[in-house]
Amino acid sequence: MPDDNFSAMRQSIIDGAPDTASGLAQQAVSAGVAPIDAINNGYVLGMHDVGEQFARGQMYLPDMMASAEAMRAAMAVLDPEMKKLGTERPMAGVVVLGTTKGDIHEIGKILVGTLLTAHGFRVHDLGVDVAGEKFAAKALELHADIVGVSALLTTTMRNQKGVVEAIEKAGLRSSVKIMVGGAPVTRRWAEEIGADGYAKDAMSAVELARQLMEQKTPAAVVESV
Ligand code: B1M
Repeated sequence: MPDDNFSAMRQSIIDGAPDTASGLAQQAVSAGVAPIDAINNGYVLGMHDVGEQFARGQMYLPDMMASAEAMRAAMAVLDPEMKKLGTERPMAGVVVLGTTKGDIHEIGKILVGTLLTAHGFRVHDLGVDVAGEKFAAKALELHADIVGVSALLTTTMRNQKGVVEAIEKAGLRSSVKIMVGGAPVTRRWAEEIGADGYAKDAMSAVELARQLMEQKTPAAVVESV
């Protein structure tokens, strides 16, 4: 796909233009572009621009919301295309996924869930603003292999620790691996809170989940970059 199209995707996010974002995604699918390339080389770059402009005070909350809406419109087209791949693979493991309590950022978490699904994992997405006890209850119900916790705010990443504690309290720590991620999260933080692994982006999250499935015994923190 020409760079111009990726630039247009990026710009559609900055402009907060859902129709344009979704139209370009449809064009990309028709042209045989890998959905993950459209996401990484187009839309996500737009999201980064928006974040930077917001931090500099050049964009405001309603603009950021419009950009998120545009991102969701693109994902609505690209998501099913990526998930199709998962149905052709053997089941790789059961993952309970969510964003921590107090945090409503969902785009990165959805992307992680989509790529895990595309690679054969059965993903149960609890959504956003999820308390530790809810992660633990769903992990127990589904006999989950992995619990994945996303956090986008420095103020809510500490709630990832609450999830680790809730899993321990439910007596699931030996059977469930815990992976964490999100923009402010680091490998060091994962170690500090007793998680089993940290991934910096959605593709690394798939690799990490595979590694954790291979381990399935208590181990040191794994990092996939
Ligand atoms: Co918010 N926001 N936001 N926001 N927002 C950030 C995160 C911020 C960095 C912007 C900035 O100031 N530059 C800043 C956080 C600062 C901080 O704490 N360090 C911020 C702020 C301050 C806020 C509010 C407090 C603003 C306010 O109200 N004044 C507020 C908080 C609301 C709340 O949660 N309680 C808020 C609100 C919002 C919107 C609702 C408007 C909207 C979210 C809409 C939605 O998700 N439905 C929004 C958005 C869109 C952003 C930015 C611009 C983009 C986030 C995004 O979707 N990125 C963001 C700036 C930025 O990140 N550059 C910002 C694209 C996505 C694909 O990337 O989410 O990083 P990301 O996910 C990646 C990796 O992190 C990783 O893989 C993903 C894919 O590669 N990953 C995992 C994520 N989860 C993972 C889990 C894993 C593994 C990897 O394992 C389980």
